[in-house]
This record gives sequence, C-alpha cells and structure tokens, in this order.
Amino acid sequence: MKPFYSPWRHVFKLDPDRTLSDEALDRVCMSGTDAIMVGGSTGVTYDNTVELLSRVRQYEVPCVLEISNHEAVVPGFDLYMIPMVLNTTRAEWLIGHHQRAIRDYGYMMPWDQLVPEGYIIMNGDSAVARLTEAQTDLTAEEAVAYAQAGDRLLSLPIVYLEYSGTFGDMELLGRVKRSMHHSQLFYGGGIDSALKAQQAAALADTIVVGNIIYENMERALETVRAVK
Ligand code: 1GP
Repeated sequence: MKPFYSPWRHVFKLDPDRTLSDEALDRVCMSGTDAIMVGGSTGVTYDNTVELLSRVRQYEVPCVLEISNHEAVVPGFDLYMIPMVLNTTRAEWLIGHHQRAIRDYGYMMPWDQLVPEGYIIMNGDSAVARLTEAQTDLTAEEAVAYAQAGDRLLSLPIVYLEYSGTFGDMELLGRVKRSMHHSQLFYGGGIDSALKAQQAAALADTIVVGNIIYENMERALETVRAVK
C-alpha cells in the first residue's frame, strides 16, 4: 500500500512560533494544498504546537508534525515527520536526538505514524543550517551522493532538499531527482511565486512552501494553483 503522503504535490509549512490570523489560516487550509506541515527550527514549544494543531483541526486538510524538539511532540497529528540531517557534522542531528527520544518515550511511540526524512540542508545562512551545523558547501556530486545515501543506503521514504529561505539550484534538484530510486523527493526553500512553484514541482515530487505565507498571502496561494 502506498503511503498516505505519496500523492502530495504541495505542502504548506506553518511555524508555531509565528503569528497567523484566523483569516489567513482559513485561506491556507482552504487553499487546496495537500497537507499542512507544522514545524520550525526555533521557538517551537508544546503550547504553541497544541494551539496551532487545534486551529488547523477545524479543517479537513491533513496535518502533520515535523519534529524538531521532542518536548514539543503533541498527540493528534496525522503523521510525525522525523528529520535526519544527512549533511550535519554533528551526529546528534542524524541519530542522537532520535535515540534519546526513543530511550525516553519508546514505550509510547506510535511507530506506524513516524516517517523519517533525510534532510540535505543547502542554505548555509538558514537557521536550520546553523542549528544543525550542516556542511552546506557541497558540490553537486556531493549533494547527490547524500541523496543516494538516504535513498539507497538508508532506504528513507523521503529525501528533502532544503534551501529554507532561498530559492535553490534547480539543476541540482533535477539531478537529485534523477538519482532517486524509491524515496519521495521533497523540495523546500524560497518558493514565493507561481513560476518558482512550477519550476520546483516539475522536478521534485512534493514542494514545501513556508515563509511566503507570512509575507504575502496572495503569492502563497498562487503556489497552490500553479501545481494543482
Ligand atoms: C522550510 O522548506 C521549507 O523548511 C520552506 O522554505 O520557508 O523558504 O518557503 P521557505
């Protein structure tokens, strides 16, 4: 059986640490996007995650939590995405936090709802790159090799090429896609127009749109129409 997320083409990522009015949230949830992913690199707490989940739950759109901090794991999401940063220089971001969470909470893990994502972080100026001390100055060959390590070696269901905050190298995205054997390829970073959404969606299986929601709602909504 194909996973629940395999048909997703467009995902909006909402940050619990940022403010979104009810009207804006309504537009996001009714936009026709395939899913809402809740996540952020900093300032994500149990309380702000519960609050955002309860607001999104008024809508039918699937809602998944991307876990960045195991103290902010809230029950009631449809799925839990577990980032494993393939190009971090710190083992804790690849497997260490995960091991500690399993040690402490393994007895109550909803294993069937966990989906690991192999992150390749490409924008060295992003909060996530600084937090995880990712090695971002990669050649195309090195980036593709990380993607293949996630796909072929670790059999991760998702490989996520992450340019958070800046629009990435579409040629590299195409190369990564062509190197994929079975992983679903997510692309995120700097999608702030219909054109960029189309370009990234032509190469990746699933595009993730974040920042522009908080900057320009009309443009954010265009990204859904561009790919759906
Ligand atoms: C961030 O990949 C997402 O994790 C989306 O990036 O915020 O730049 O759209 P942006």
